[in-house]
Amino acid sequence: MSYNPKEIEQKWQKYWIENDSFEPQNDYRKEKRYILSMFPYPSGRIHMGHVRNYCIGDAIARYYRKSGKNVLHPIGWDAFGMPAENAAIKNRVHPKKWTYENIEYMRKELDALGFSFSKKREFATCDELYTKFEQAFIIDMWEKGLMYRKKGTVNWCPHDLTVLANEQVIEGRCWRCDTEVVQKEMDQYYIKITDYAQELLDSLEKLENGWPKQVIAMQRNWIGRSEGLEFMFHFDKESMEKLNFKFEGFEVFTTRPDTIYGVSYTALAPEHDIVKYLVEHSLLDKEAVEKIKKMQNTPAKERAQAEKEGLFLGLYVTHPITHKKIPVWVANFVLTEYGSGAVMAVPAHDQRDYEFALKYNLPIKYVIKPKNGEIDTSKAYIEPGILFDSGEFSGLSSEEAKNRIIEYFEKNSLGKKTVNFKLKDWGVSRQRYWGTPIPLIKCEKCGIVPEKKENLPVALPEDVEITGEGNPLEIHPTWKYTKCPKCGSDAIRETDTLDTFVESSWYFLRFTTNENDWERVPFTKKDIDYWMEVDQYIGGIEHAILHLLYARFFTKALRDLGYIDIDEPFKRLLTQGMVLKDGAKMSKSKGNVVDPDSIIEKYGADTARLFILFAAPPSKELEWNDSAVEGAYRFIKRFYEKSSEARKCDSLPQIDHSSLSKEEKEARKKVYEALKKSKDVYEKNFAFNTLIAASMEAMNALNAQKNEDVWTEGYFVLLNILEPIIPHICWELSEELFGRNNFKEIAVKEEVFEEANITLAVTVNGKRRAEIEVSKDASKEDIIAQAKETVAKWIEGKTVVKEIVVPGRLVNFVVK
Ligand code: ANZ
Ligand code: ZN
Repeated sequence: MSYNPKEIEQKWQKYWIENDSFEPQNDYRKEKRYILSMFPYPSGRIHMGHVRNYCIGDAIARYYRKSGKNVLHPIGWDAFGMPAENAAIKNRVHPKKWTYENIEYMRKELDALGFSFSKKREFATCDELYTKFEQAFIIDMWEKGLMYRKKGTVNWCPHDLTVLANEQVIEGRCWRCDTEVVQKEMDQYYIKITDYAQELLDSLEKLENGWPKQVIAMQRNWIGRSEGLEFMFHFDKESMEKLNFKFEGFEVFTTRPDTIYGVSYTALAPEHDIVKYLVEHSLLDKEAVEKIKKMQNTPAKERAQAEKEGLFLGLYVTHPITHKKIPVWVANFVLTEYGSGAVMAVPAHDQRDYEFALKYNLPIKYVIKPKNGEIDTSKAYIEPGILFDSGEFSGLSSEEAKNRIIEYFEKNSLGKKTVNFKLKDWGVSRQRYWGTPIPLIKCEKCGIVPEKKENLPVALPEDVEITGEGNPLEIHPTWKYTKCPKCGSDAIRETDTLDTFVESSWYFLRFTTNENDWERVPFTKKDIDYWMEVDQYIGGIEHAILHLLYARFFTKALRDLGYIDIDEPFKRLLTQGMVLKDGAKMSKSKGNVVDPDSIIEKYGADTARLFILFAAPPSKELEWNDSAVEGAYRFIKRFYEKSSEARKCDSLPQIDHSSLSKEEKEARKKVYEALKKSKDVYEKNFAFNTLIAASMEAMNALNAQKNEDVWTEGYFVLLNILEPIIPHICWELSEELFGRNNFKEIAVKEEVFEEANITLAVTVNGKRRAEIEVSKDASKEDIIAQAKETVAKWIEGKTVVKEIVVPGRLVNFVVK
């Protein structure tokens, strides 16, 4: 027998497709498992990261299918997005053509790996049918006020007259023409994810059993709940005059009301209304305006890391308790989108405030000291402690003072306790072509009006040329001109498209519904009730925050829109580690990519699968190793060749375990040890590497004996264990030995773990002299006789007064 992977793999891949082997069943009385690996972006070719992701998911799906569960294991394509437009600009190929061609190609690559995806439920998110339902959800959200429009900042290239995605801004410049990018305010659409901030936080608790701790922590931080005090600083009289009485003051948010006596200045974000007013009304000198513009043009993320910058605005407010006069500054570290875009600065107890105060020579006033010890005045003291120089609150601990000061503010109507979230509303509009069009229409009379649902989808026009200048939908000669759905007058379609994270926020729901219903509905409640939640979701850690948060939010929003009844989409989550080569992430830019196709070509898909799952536990990084690939191939080859030691049969041989030799018993034990392990591995810890190691040990143990029955049973069990990992070879050998598709749950034979012999210690006058191995049902006389022999030299010439047998433990001779 010689192992020919190509022949075997093609045979079974064809068989699986022809027999719809992996389609979910419609019998909803059966227990289900929904196993989902994150769907790929059709970039052109699959890479090892994909291979790893789908090998893990496929192993789990095949395991459950084999155990008799109704399994949904679908795949689709996250098909909208920028690379298609970039390709269009570069190679003059239409994004649609580029995308669907990539899908064709990559589907073949995935097929060649033998993944057990449902073939019938595959779709691409750029399919018009998918667009149609997504647009319906967006209309519902708009009508419910869950989506709104407001000004937001975008990266703008003044040369190409286009909005740039963050990835297209390279060191502050346009990726195409190298012009300096500016921040421009434009109307944008936002989805109110912040309405769900508290629920998104609270329900993380439910996920604690099934999600990695790290991911939960990242989500928690991203949502970023803080409790504190919100209050207003009032301007003094001169400042009010200066501002033409347009502003009385401004709100600030602090998590440290206990430091209120240490406030030495206040600071506004460069985008704050008061700052804008000063600029617009020429109340600042030219230099100041320049500086503020520069701050505004630096993206928030960069600003947070940059050196502290700011300037005094010539305004003063009064301290709410001490009534002292406090200067108002503008500062680059104050973010416009958090709290109220203004802070009370306490340099003695906040590091950012401290750095700023040092630079601009502002007073630093300590008001908190450690419980024991002195303050180090060379830096900010940011820990809680005991208040001093704080009026009636002096002597209190920070914790107590926070409550008492909030109480004071509330009682005197100066401010109130508030909760703030770092989470911001989700900006979903993109000024690009290759995305889902936002189904809204701008009418001069009626404002923004949703397209009628019966007219959906609002499809993309195909006759566009993508040059990288402007927005193709905006400059298309006819597409945007339409009639208002409400009053019928001439109106303009929204030319923005949706962020592609919208598509990936509900694709897992779509899969639950039979493809025959796809034309009619996005999905049905009945299907969702049965299939959701996803029992096991598998994907890269890079999606720990955005995708997973948006998908969780969308699920809750669709629930509140009446579409579904579930709260959370993913019961269990596995984040796979990266694939490395020579210690670095495999990536095109590093030039260290191993092409999956070349591995399949050389060794076959089973080798690729075995190597990937053997080389490291799924959540750890995986270092590529050519000789380990070789090793995986050799194992499979031997596994194939050695199958000739087993015999064809319909039912398993009956084996009398007690009559076997030591080697034969050992072989059976190793085989069933691996089987025992497999349940834990496939259902709980996914340590496929240890399961493969146990299977290899079992092969070695089988090889150390010659009993055909033991070989035959061994193959039956090992084929079952390994089918999820190396399916082609297992289906081939199973057909040869036991009949086609003979995979099922097998019971562990506990008898092989029971020892036939027991070991007893032999002691003379209580002193341990030897050990004997006796059959479990040996008689007392036999045991004594055997024991006596082993300690002959210690009892020779002496009188044995007593022989004591402690069953299962020892034999003692009392001698004189
Ligand atoms: C005074 C203070 C004193 C503060 C102190 C901290 C320490 P977290 O905990 O992350 O929610 N802050 C408030 N709004 C801000 C904004 N728009 N941009 C930048 N910083 C802002 O952060 C809350 C703290 O961040 C607030 O508490 C405020 O500074 C600052 F010893 O107020 B704190
Ligand atoms: Zn109208």
